[in-house]
Amino acid sequence: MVTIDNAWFSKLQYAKITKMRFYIKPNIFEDSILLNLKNEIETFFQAKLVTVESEANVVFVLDKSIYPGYLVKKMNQEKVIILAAETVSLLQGFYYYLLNLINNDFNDVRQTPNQAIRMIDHWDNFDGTIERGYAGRSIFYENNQFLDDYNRVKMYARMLASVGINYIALNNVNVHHEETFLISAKHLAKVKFLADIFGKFGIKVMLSVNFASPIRFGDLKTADPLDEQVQQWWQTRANLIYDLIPDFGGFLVKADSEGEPGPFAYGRDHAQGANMLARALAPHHGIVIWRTFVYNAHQDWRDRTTDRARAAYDNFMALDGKFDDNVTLQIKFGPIDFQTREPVQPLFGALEKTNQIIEFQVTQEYTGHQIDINYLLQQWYEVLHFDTKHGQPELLLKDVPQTKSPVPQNSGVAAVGNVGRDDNWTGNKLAQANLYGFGRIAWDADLTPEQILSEWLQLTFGKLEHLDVIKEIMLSSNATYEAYTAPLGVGFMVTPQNHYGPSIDGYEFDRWGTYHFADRNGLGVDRTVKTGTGYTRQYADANYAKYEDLTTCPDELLLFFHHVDYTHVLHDGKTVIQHIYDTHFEGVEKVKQYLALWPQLEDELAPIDYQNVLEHLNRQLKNAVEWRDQMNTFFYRMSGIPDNQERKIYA
Ligand code: GCW
Repeated sequence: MVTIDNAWFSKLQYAKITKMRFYIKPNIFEDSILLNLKNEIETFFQAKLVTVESEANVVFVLDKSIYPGYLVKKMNQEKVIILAAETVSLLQGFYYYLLNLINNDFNDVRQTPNQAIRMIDHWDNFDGTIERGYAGRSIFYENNQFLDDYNRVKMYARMLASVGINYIALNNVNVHHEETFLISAKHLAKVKFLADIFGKFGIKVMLSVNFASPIRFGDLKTADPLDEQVQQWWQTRANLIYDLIPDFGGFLVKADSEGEPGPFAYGRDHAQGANMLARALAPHHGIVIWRTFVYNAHQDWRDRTTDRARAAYDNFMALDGKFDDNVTLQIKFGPIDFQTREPVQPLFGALEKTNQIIEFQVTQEYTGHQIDINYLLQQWYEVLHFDTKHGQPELLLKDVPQTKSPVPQNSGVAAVGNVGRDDNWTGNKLAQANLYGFGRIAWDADLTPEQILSEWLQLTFGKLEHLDVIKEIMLSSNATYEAYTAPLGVGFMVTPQNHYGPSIDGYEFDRWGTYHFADRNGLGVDRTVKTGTGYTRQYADANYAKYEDLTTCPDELLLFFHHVDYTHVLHDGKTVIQHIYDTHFEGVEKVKQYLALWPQLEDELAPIDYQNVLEHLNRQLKNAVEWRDQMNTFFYRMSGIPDNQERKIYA
């Protein structure tokens, strides 16, 4: 029998809850979310729903003034009330209360989310594969059919709802042939099946659509957004969808990007393309989430003027203010592509009149494939607290969606999800923390990586004797991964296509256009105005000045912005070449340390979890060693400069 991991709903923890009594005030409108709340109490937690308020430990109250979010009020040792204006917030308040109960530090709290949209994007294909998926096949599809796995999807919906996720896109943004027809009558009944499950948990379902659908369906010869028949086609389509699924969220669109069709084919811009779809959805209150991941993927490495980092800003800044109210731009947090280290995308803070979503990647495409341990909260925390310098006294990235979007409720954060059909959802058990953590920072960006990790560990494993061991491993894991992979923000250097393991020149002469320009003297990409691609100028003045100047550019981003000699001295006094050697040797030592520490947890964890991480750590070590040796050898051969500690380099 397959037993699916309970993730942070580890049943062991719920003995307390089972003994509790819940009361729901009768004036609350009984929608599907409220029904589900009752069901969660009675069936999932096997606790009691009582009909007399005075008998209850937890009372749910509808209160129109508590919006958005909820208030959990402790009346006395025995009783709390959960107040909110909407049933979805009552449900979220319920989980919040339970999770905190487990963590034993519960107090009165008024919780309001930082972001209105808190979304997970699935890159699942209808055939069951997942683009950039590292935990088995899709939980939704197999062989161009829906799996109809009610139980698994419900468990997943509960996991997401418990951390406040409220939107989900069900299919890959690269919309292949069969997926194009997910919006056809043939498949919509099954989409509805999923939408109903997620809907009960307060999560709206969206679909990625193919911009050329009118053509692919065989109905029209064009997909020109200004063509009336095309507009009509999408309106009819929207009507059909909403007839079946009244709370459908809307469309997610990757257009004119990496081969996906879009408005450029008709000489139209992205605003014209997005607005056309938005107008079809508007009568139904649906939204269009339009991605800004648009760049020239047919570059010539000989051409030094094209810079992929510039692309989103170059394509979208001029369109600021041209998008309809129900369009939201989904913008990757960095200018390139979810690298371990890259600066924050300069569109943030610069866009003033356009709804925005910041996009992250929970799935570990460039960050270790869920083989290597990489607790990504470190990266996200740092990114979200970046000062764009577009505000007084500051404008941190985390505040951009709410403050710079004309319709704040159509703004927020999204992340590409990391689950698959593996029994433990994420391949590496510890990668569950990234999914949990994404939901938590989407709600409250000021929670620190340490706080979130403590919550997750407590919920997942309960009390641990060697808590410090697992914390030490996870909290240093992001820095460790960075240490043994590409240095100082240069990025990529990964195996082409699959993006795991080193391939220093893998993309150097490729059409996707990401380069390190290493030669015998040095490396890095010159993105300065003075001598490079001019990308630095896309930032607000203060950040432009900081990045443009070699002396003020932060070391960790040095090679993203500048081409320097191997002998260039970093702020800590080391040369670039010595930094490369040191970090690569140290990175491997760190992984060895993890392997040495892990056995301390053997008696405390379930054998399946213990073994799972151990096995992944062994693979991580191989990967780290390969990175170390290839990087050190490559740069030694290039520079001819030896390691000042004379460690082993395969010259
Ligand atoms: O980084 C790239 C990935 C692609 C992905 C693309 C995107 C879905 O390698 O697999 O395609 O990003 O974000 O659209």
